Amino acid sequence: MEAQVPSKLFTTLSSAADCVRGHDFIQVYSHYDADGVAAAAIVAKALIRAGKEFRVMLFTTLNDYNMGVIRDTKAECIIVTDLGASYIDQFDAMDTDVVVLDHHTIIFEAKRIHYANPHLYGIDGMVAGCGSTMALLFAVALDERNWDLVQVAFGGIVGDRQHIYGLSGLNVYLLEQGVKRGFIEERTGSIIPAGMLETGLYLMTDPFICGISGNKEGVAKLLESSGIGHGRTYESLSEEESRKLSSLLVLELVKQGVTQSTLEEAMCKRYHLKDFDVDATVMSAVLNACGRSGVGGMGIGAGMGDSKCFDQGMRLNEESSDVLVQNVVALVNRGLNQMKNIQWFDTADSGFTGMLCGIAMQSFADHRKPTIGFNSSNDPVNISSRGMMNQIDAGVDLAVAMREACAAAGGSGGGHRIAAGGAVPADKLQLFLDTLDRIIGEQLGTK
Ligand SMILES: [Mn+2]
Repeated sequence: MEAQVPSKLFTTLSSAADCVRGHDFIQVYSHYDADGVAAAAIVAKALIRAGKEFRVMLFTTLNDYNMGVIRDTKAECIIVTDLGASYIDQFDAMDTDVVVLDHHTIIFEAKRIHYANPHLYGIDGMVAGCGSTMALLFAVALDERNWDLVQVAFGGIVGDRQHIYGLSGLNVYLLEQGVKRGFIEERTGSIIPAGMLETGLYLMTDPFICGISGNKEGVAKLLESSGIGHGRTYESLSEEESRKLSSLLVLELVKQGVTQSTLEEAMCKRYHLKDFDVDATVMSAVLNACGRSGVGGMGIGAGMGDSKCFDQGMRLNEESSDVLVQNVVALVNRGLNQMKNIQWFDTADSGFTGMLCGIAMQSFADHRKPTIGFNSSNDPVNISSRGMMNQIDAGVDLAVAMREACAAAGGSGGGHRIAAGGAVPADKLQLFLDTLDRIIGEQLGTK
């Protein structure tokens, strides 16, 4: 049986579409990551097709300050995508027509505004429907002809990593319709990155492969030894070439000590976007690079189908991924500092600390201990931490450990069990590390 949209969601989206049809100008607000940019591009394209004027503004987060910006808008109709769940009561109190298309944890149910969120229909917004999923369903409610935008939605779904354990919930509906209508092709997963092999392998950080990622000679040697040579794309590989290359990559990763689950995640299904002729991971990387580099408008243009914006976004992604991969290489060479129950690194480039932390934990750090990253040249020092599922199963809870260790060092912290952050005064860093090491030890029951 085909997947379907819950009738309650369908009703909300239909009335949201009716509401938007009644306005000439719409102000759109969205999040600046891949999912948020994809959602904004979908809504923008749908509004253009409906003959509406609009403006888009992207936020790094929705907080009280940005709510003030929204409240000051002169627009009589606003659409908020990939944001808004924590401010539904305040949107309800505005005298503007409001449509919120979000997937974050529900705090309030809407009394007046048009609010669509997977959680409202018993669907898990963490994995089974994201901001761009909701934006696409809204666009389709506005006009069936917007189904082609499902390709952009997949950039968002992949950006929020809702595909790594297989699609579920509303995303299955999008895939079925996207495939049926000829916009998306589902392909088998591979450890080999999509697109140009030389670029993809060099920039690969998910996972990072020592001696290949960030290493041009390493990439050239690998391609030579697998008999593939220069200038080839993943898509052009024969089955045998693909098998040979992926075995070599997996071998390297196994030598590096990555876990089975990391390998499985890296080999999740692929989604080819026909009009763009790229994999959804590429779309996601382009949107993400534009949003995070402060040129969200270019990302929205790319998602709306402007090929110049898309090409520029590709270059931007390659540039920023290059800087990132070189930072990982430097970290691998420097090594992590080992304590009994945690491992840590100090980086001069604060912008990448969180990403480096995730890559290190996933790819080359000791997978039995949480990884901690910070830039000690700032005061207070911002700290990132990442764990793995096997650590969670063994009792690790980084949300609690970071909250307590930061507080003990005169700072504050918190987050999720598997990834948390915090900040402490620079002169209390050692106290923080010692406390965290002790707390993680207690959580693991090794004391
Ligand atoms: Mn999102």
